[in-house]
Amino acid sequence: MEEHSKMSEPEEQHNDLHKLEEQKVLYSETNAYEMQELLGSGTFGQVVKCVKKGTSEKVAIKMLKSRKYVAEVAQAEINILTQLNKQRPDEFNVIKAFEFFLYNNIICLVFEMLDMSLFDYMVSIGGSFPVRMIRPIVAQVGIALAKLKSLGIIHSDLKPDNIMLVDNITHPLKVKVIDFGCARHVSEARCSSYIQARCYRSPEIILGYPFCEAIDMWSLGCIMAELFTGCTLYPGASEYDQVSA
Ligand code: PIT
Repeated sequence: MEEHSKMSEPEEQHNDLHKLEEQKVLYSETNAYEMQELLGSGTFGQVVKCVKKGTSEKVAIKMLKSRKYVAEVAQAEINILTQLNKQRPDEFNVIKAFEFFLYNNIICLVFEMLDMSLFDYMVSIGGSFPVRMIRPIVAQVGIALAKLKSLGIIHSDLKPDNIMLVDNITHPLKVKVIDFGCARHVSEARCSSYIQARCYRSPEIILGYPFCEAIDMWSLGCIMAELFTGCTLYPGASEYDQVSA
């Protein structure tokens, strides 16, 4: 991870993600990953399905363009993922990270391959979940939040897109929490209305009050209601709307 200290040099900012896509293979110090298909993309970068060369092992690699700001944010995410992965992430329902590396000025975060998000699953079934599914799912996210609390970590972006089914065939109903891109230690938490997606944003964030890891539990409550009804609990179109709902 020492590499990350030098990745924000301006002269190194020449390679964009689309150029990387042409390369087809990503090399870390110890592994080669063949890129297969795009799983998702956002302002942060892209998540690509890859296969570890010489094996049939599938992984999901999150790729971020190395710019100074991005590198700082990525380093914060990597620090939290490293801390979580020193424990046994499988046992507390958090995604496993295998390695982090810099390749052609792209920051690569290698994760275990998961199936589909609760958001995508809800879309695929066209509405709500039966209670017999909601109970184990919420219990598992509760285990993840208890672990995060014990480590003093706030996820700050819990939503149905960031809870993923592991594998419906081999691990029915097993879920894991993903995306620690907004996660912070409680001690570093600053009042900022930019954390949490609006519909899952807690009152203390909306009102600018001091906050702690309990904001994630608010989000989980909103998610639980949404799984039950198939509708967003507080679909506010603005922060004002969100608190007056
Ligand atoms: C997928 C499929 C998959 C894993 C992911 C996404 C993981 C995303 C992720 C993003 C993060 C993070 C941890 C995991 O900290 O198997 O579509 O920013």
